[in-house]
Amino acid sequence: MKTKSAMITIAGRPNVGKSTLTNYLVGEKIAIVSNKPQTTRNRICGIVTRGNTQFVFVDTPGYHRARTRLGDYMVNVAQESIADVDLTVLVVEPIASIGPQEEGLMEKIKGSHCPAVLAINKIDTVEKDALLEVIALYSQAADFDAIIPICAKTGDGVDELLKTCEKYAVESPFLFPQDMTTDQPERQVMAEIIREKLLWCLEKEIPHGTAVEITKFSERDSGVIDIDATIYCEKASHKGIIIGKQGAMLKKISSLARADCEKFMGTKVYLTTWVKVKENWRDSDFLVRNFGYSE
Ligand SMILES: Nc1nc2c(ncn2[C@@H]2O[C@H](COP(=O)(O)OP(=O)(O)OP(=O)(O)O)[C@@H](O)[C@H]2O)c(=O)[nH]1
Ligand SMILES: [Mg+2]
Repeated sequence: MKTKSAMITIAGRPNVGKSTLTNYLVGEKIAIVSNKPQTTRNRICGIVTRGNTQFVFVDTPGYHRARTRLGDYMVNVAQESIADVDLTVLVVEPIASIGPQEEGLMEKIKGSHCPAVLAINKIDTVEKDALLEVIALYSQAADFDAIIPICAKTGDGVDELLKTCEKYAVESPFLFPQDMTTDQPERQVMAEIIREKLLWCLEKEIPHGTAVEITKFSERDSGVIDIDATIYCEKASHKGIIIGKQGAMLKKISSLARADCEKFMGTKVYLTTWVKVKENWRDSDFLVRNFGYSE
């Protein structure tokens, strides 16, 4: 059988729904999602194998103006993911104004000489006329091969997007085993799930200043998985908030995380969490790398 593959980067400013789209395409939750910007920190591959075609969708951190070392890393990852791919899907909000983030990304796409399509997401939040205005604006602004309105939450338009992506597949062996859905090791998925719950449960800068390290990941003969995780935060006061009154907040975060870990692993999980402080780690080259944010 002749096989084809397509490497497709999903780019866009923070919070436009790149990870929601990646999950919908893959049909499994492999990337964490939150209503707070700058949720994704790494490049994450979502793999979809359909017949003789394999799509590798590269979910990227939102493109923004970095204010920390970690931010520098994230923006770098976002930029570099645009080069050397078969297609970039630029995801935008259905808003009839083009921001500096979109300008910057369109510039990068142009410089990469790779084809691009525009996905206007969250069409469930706008009227048809407003959407037409957005389409008109972007068709003037750059040379997209296609402009596809979608709703990543419900999957509206996503089939059409996938059909469009298929046109960019090139003859090649599959890049990943057919049953694989992500390139992330299980440990990393577990750490990300915990980080997602921190983003869900905590306010302001606190969740953005957290990192999660899995210190134990082992399977018993019975199939039960034991996971120990350390949550790092930036300040002693943050630690108190993460733990909460009589440990209530940490309990809530852990129990939400455990449920998702079990879903992903398909087995019972015992999760134990600790909280530690690493002062301003996001500004330390060494600590940022130490937490796995390095190429
Ligand atoms: N109404 C609506 N909300 C959506 C849609 N797609 C995503 N969202 C919401 O938008 C928010 C951000 O979604 P994410 O998928 O985390 O966005 P992202 O682009 O990956 O964000 P970063 O990782 O921070 O760059 C979440 O609250 C999603 O539920 C959509 O089609 N419609
Ligand atoms: Mg994301």
